[in-house]
Amino acid sequence: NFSLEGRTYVIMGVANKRSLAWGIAKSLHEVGARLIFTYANERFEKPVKDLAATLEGQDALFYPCDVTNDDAVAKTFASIKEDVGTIHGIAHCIAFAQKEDLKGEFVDTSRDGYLLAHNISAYSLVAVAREAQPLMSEGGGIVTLTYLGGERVVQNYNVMGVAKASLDASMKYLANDLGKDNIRVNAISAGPIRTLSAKGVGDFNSILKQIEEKAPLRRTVTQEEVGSTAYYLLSDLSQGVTGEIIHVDSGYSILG
Ligand code: 0WD
Repeated sequence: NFSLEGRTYVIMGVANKRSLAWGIAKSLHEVGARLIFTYANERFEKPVKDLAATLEGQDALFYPCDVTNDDAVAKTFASIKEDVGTIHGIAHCIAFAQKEDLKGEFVDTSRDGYLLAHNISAYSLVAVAREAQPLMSEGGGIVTLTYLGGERVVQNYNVMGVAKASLDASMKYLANDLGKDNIRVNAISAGPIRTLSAKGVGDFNSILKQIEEKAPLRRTVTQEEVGSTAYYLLSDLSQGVTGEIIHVDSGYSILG
């Protein structure tokens, strides 16, 4: 039985209906999961609540969580513990870099820009996993979203690629630490999808075009395809899988 009925998942990083986090929320909702949404600041509170209201029969909960602030992360998970007790998984769908660091040459990245990208896009997974661990007393899954630019050079992705490499390695070390508590930690390496964050990447359209022309499936992937892979990784379907990066990218990563 692979229904998620009776299980609770925290979805971090819904900005709008195009967000990959929203694709994951829809997939988990469809199979009966209870959802908890966290948002970076008040600006996203109403949009997230409005979106969640479209999920029929979903009794969602909402908490602010600025992942750059350790106290804020601790407070969010303390509130979740108080309100629901046990959780069964987390979808970490958070990244940020300054726009000026997502074009031109990587060599020009400032120290501040480098640290900011790593802080929000990589360290946040560590902070979240640490605070969530005590709430995952029945075991569970943590999924993060990464990108090919962390494995090899992708034009303009620059500092975010380096942050994704750090995220990928953090995911593996966390998988090793949390495995003894039956908590699995994995990443989805998504192909490019037009979202708010993607807009920040220089010449994003040509990245999309490359996929349409060259990827084995000759098309870009959808939010729903990322969502169903997240469902797989967060459910018992993937019981033996941890520390893994699954590419949901129309096969593009196999090309040299
Ligand atoms: O092509 C793509 N869209 C891909 C995205 C390909 C492969 C991977 N990804 C990754 C991204 O790098 C990111 O890790 O997927 C994840 C989700 O990104 P998304 O769905 O593409 O983008 P978006 O809808 O903009 O959501 C990212 C959200 C933020 O939105 P804003 O508008 O604030 O940038 O990350 C959240 C926020 O909701 N976020 C934060 N959350 C908590 N604390 C923070 C923060 N400090 N900063 C950003």
